Order: sequence, then C-alpha cells, then structure tokens
Amino acid sequence: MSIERTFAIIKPDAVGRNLQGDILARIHKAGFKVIAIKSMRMTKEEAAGFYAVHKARPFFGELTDFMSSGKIFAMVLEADGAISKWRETMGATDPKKAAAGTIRHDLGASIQMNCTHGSDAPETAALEISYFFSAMELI
Ligand code: 3AN
Repeated sequence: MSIERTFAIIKPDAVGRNLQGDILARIHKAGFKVIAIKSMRMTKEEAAGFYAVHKARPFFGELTDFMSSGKIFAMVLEADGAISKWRETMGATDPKKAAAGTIRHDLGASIQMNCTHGSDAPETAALEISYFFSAMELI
C-alpha cells in the first residue's frame, strides 16, 4: 500500500440527523488524516455533474434530488490505501448488506440514505477531489 487521498461526503441524511460528529470520530479512529473539509449545499445541477456516471440509472433523478436536499460535508481523507480503507469503513452501499461496525450498517437508513460517499478508484478520487477542492485548499 501507499499513502493515498480519497474523496468523501457526509450526505444530507447524515447531516440532517446531526451525525457528522460521530462520522468524523470514526474517520479519526480508523486512522485517516482530514486534509480538507467544507460544508455546502449542492444545487441539483452540481449533484448531476458529480454523479454524471450514473446518468442512465433509473434512480438518477431521485439521487440528485436527495444529494441537493440539504447540507453536506465534502472531505479529502489521507491514509495508507485510503481509497479501499474508506470504502471498508463505510461498508456496502446497502446498509442491510453492510458489515457490522461500518458506518452504513450502524447509521444508514436505506440504499439512498446511506450517510456517506467514497471514491471507488484512484482516477475517480482525483476527479472528485478536483470537483470540490482547489489545489490551494489541499496544501
Ligand atoms: P457507492 O456509493 O457505494 O459507490 P454506487 O456508486 O453504486 O455506490 O451508487 C452511488 C449512490 O447512488 C449510492 N451511494 C446510493 O446513494 C445511490 N444508489 C445506488 N443504488 C441505488 C438504488 N438502487 N436506488 C437508489 N439509490 C441508489
């Protein structure tokens, strides 16, 4: 493994339930360094740009409505093997299928309201980080 950066979101369902403190504590406990963090509310257009790879999926409209429905925390996390490590910390997309102790298992309400997002590969991590953060915010 090598030191990597990944992109993470605390989604509107989790922020709405005031779970950001709990999730950040899990992030620190898992050994990530938070390189950058900001809270914001995406427009539907910004959410559609972020999830452009899912454009053809039947849940795209619902997903972009949800992701623009409230505040999120966008973050860049750094660790050894950060991309897979963060996906393990989050758990499977569907909270019902996620392993005990993962964020989505413990806190997620549904496949859509699953509290967090994480990049799935180095290329998507680079793209997603640059969608939300400028180089100067990542020093
Ligand atoms: P992950 O976030 O685990 O990488 P993806 O990339 O398959 O999962 O899906 C992106 C997001 O789309 C998920 N986080 C979830 O919020 C939403 N999503 C995925 N599958 C469904 C579905 N069947 N119905 C509604 N929303 C979904």
